[in-house]
Amino acid sequence: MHGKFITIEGTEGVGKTTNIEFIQTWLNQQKVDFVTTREPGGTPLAEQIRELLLTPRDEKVCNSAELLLMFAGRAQHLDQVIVPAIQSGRCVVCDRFTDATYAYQGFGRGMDSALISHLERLVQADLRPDLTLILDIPVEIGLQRASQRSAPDRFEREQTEFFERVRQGYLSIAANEPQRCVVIDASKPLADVQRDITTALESFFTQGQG
Ligand code: T5A
Repeated sequence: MHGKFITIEGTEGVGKTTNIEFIQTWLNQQKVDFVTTREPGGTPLAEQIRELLLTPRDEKVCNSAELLLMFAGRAQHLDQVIVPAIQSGRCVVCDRFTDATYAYQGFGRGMDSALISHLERLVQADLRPDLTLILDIPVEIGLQRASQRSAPDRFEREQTEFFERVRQGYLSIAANEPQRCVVIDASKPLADVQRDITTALESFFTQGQG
């Protein structure tokens, strides 16, 4: 029996952390056995890679180094956490996954999606999320929310245009894969966002039983 693989995506400050807590509560109520994790990160080694990626630094990080670090962390995370959990029948809820690479490194940095796809096959083989919730919000609102929470990390220091491209990237992924992706309007009050998330989860788990 394979567990379900659910990913939560979106631009900065869109409310992933807040809503993953809500999803955890919902899954507990449904008595679903699950593990929550995040990218970049999710294992001690991958968390060190996260630190490397997010720490602001004077040295310019070249696009290829950034991309390869994302997939290095992902390979370790898959090997140590995601694949074992799914194979044991547990549901995995992951804060960001490879859609973030297509959105940030692909649409944001302008890296070739064929190259990302090649690395995706190398690292994941045919493993893909079963459900992806894309929390969507105007970039300025997300950056404002994120800035109230903590000092900007290396990505949050990017220009607004970068995040506009990332946002359009996510919407393009959702348009191409409507069976897997659900876009949630995260600019609404939190209660409304969480109602929409509940609807998406109920639909997903109901279909899974059918
Ligand atoms: N990255 C990652 C890549 O470039 N490529 C990759 O392949 C991967 C995996 C990771 C960075 O790495 C990049 C993308 C990122 O830049 P991160 O920590 O995952 O960083 O990303 P962040 O977007 O920075 O995540 P945060 O945890 O900082 O933000 P969240 O979780 O989206 O937002 P959250 O829940 O902390 O909410 C922010 C604030 O808004 C409020 C919350 O209370 C909080 O104060 N809020 C709302 N307020 C009003 N109405 C609502 N509906 C609200 N929802 C939340």
